[in-house]
Parts: sequence; structure tokens; C-alpha cells
Amino acid sequence: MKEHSLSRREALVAMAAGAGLAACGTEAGDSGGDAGAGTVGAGPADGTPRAWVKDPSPFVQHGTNLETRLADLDGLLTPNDLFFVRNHAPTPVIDPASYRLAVGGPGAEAEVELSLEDLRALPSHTLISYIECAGNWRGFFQRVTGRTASGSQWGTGAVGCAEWSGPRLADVLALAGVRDGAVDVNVIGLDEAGWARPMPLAKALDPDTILALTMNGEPLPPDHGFPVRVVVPGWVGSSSVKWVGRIEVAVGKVWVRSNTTSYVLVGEDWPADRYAPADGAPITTGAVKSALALPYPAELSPGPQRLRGFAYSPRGGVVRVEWRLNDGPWAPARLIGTPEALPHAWARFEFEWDAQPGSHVIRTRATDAAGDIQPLDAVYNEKGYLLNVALPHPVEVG
Ligand SMILES: Nc1nc2c(c(=O)[nH]1)N[C@H]1C(S)=C(S)[C@@H](COP(=O)(O)O)O[C@H]1N2
Ligand SMILES: [Mo]
Repeated sequence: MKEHSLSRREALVAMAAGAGLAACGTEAGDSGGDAGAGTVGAGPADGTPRAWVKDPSPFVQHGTNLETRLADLDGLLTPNDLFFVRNHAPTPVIDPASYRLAVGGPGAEAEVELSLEDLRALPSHTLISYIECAGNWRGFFQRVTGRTASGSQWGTGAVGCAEWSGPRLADVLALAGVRDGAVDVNVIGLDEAGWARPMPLAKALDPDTILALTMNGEPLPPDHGFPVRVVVPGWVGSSSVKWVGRIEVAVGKVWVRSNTTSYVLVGEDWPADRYAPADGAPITTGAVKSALALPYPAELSPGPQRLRGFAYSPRGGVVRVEWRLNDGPWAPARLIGTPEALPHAWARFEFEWDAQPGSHVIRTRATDAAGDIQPLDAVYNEKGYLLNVALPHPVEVG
């Protein structure tokens, strides 16, 4: 494998040298991201500007974003058509023939360019991983802390679980060669936002950090990053940069929008001076959570029935889910699927309930492989990230 990588890298370096590599600039921020691709703008055939390509009708719309209704989901894998969309700018439509991925930077030994064919020719790694936006559940801050957090008022549906496959980021970095002094790897998108999220070299080299070319066995849909997105299991969704155009290996810490002003914890508990140049604590991993596959609030008929939901954690998956009716005792729910086999996937859970007429509150709480459990009290942060309180879910039975 190593020899293969080396000879391939030499070939690519030679190729890149011949082509003059004009596209490889020094852009390390999150405002550019125009390296080597044919971005041709967004919008459906009728010319109506909108932020996504997929049919938005199954979703709850929040500006440029689409929230999944968890009640529509059933199996382990979220169908591509029902997977939530979090877009900081409209979905770019990228021509796969002219697409190039640029890899380089001060921490790399060479600047290389890879076509989609080059990426498809590399050894492919497949994994099942959930992706959740750090702002998922933001809309509940008012209810559980008495204070509204700023940003899209998501319910429980900025999360989904899919099977991803593509080359390991480590194998792609090896084609450019990583220098001894490399510190951060910044992954930069080709959308108008130039969305980017740096990660430490060790996370970039994690065997489960991949450049996904497929989602649930199909080429990535446009809204989910076609032709290439990075999947960073365990880290919040903002790290899984879509429409990757450039990968920059840096010799110092890289500060961009996604780790200085967005996706940072801001509030009394996170004094800004401690985190400069960030406004607060930059978020990496998500939190252990569980949610019912029901509308919020839910309306149910009386009588015995089975309720179900989804539970997930970045720390080895979920090992236990409990549920509680109003102020009653916690009772175990059944878990479907083993976290040992799929450590990055979400778990499904279910339990039976003999629903009595009236207004109820159902809470669920998950415990993960590391022993973390969802708290009963929420901690407020101004931008509304990582809420994982055992969520009081209103259920009207009539
Ligand atoms: N290029 C790019 N990548 C991006 C984003 C973006 O706006 N642009 N949004 C990020 C955020 S905040 C999230 S939560 C996930 C959402 O992935 P999805 O839209 O495939 O569900 O993509 C991440 N990757
Ligand atoms: Mo996000």
C-alpha cells in the first residue's frame, strides 16, 4: 500500500508540475475555496433560487436548511431523500469531469491535484456514521432554560445516519506527503460560503476520517457534498465539510469562521479571553442524545402502542436508553443494534406504552459506552449548541 501510494504520489506530483498547478493558492481561510473546480451556481431548472436541489416537501424548512421529521424515519440508515440539509450557502452544482481536489499547503511536501477518477481509484473505506448539526435541538432552549438561543430554531431533526464510503483522508494526504511540522489540516468547501473546518493532524489521520464519494451506496447527492465530502465521525456536523475543493496542511493552528465565531460555546461558562482568537470554546465532538420518532408536540390515540426513537453518542455509541412518563420512574427501553459493531452509528430504541387520555410529557435518556448520560438540567449557551438534556416531549393523548 505504501509503495502504491508513493509511486502514485510521484506520478501526481509530476502531473501537477506539468500542469503548472495554477489553482493551488495559499488561501487558508474560509472565505475563498475556489481551488480547482467547476462551480456553476445553484437552483432548480425553473430558475427559482433556492438553497437545495432535493425535494424540500418532506422537511421542515429553516432558511437555507431542511430539517428531517424523525417520525418519517424507521431503519438504521436515513434515506438520502430524507437526510437533513445544513447549508451556509446554496448547494453548488459541480461538474464531475472538471472537478479537481487540491491538496497541499506549508505542512505538505508537495501540491497535488486529484480528479474524481483518481479518488475513485484509491482504496475505499466504508462506515456507517450519524451526522448531527451542533445546533440540533436549539429550538428547545427557551423551554428548558427559559432563554432563547440565536440561530435556526431546529427541533430534533438536524441529524441522520448513513453509510459512507471513499478513500481515507490519510491516504489522500499521503499523496501530497505530510511534513514533520504539520499541525492542522483544513478542509475547504467549494460553496459560496467557502465553508471550512480545520482539525488536528491526528484526527485527519484517523482511519475512520474519510473523503466520502458515496452515501448509502449512491454517489453523494448534490445537497450532501457531491462529488466529495469529508466525514469526521464523532465530530459535530460542521466538521464534515461538503463539496471539498482544497485540503490545506498547515504548520500552525488554523482559525476560520467555524472555530472562532460559529460552532463555539459562548456564555458565562466560557470566558472569551481564555479562548482567543475564538469567541468561545470551539466545539469538536457532539453529545450523547436520544429523541423520540414523533412530531413535537405529539398527538396519539389512547391504548397500548409501541413508541420508538434514535439515540447516539460520539463516544463509542449508546449502550442504554431509558424512558419516563411525567414524573414517574425511569424504565428501560429496548435497544436495536449493537454499538460494538457500529461505533459511529446511531442506535434505535423502542418501548411499549399504554397511553391514557390526557396531556403527558415523555422523557428519554441515553447512556453511552463511555458512561456519559444525558443530564436532567440544561446549560445555556448563547448560540444554542449541544443541548442534550433529557428532552421533555409533550404528548397529547385523546
Ligand atoms: N461546504 C460546506 N460544508 C458543510 C456545510 C456548509 O454549509 N458548506 N455545513 C456543515 C454543517 S454546519 C453541517 S451540520 C453538515 C450538514 O450535512 P448535511 O447537509 O449533509 O446534512 O454539513 C457541514 N458541511
Ligand atoms: Mo451544523
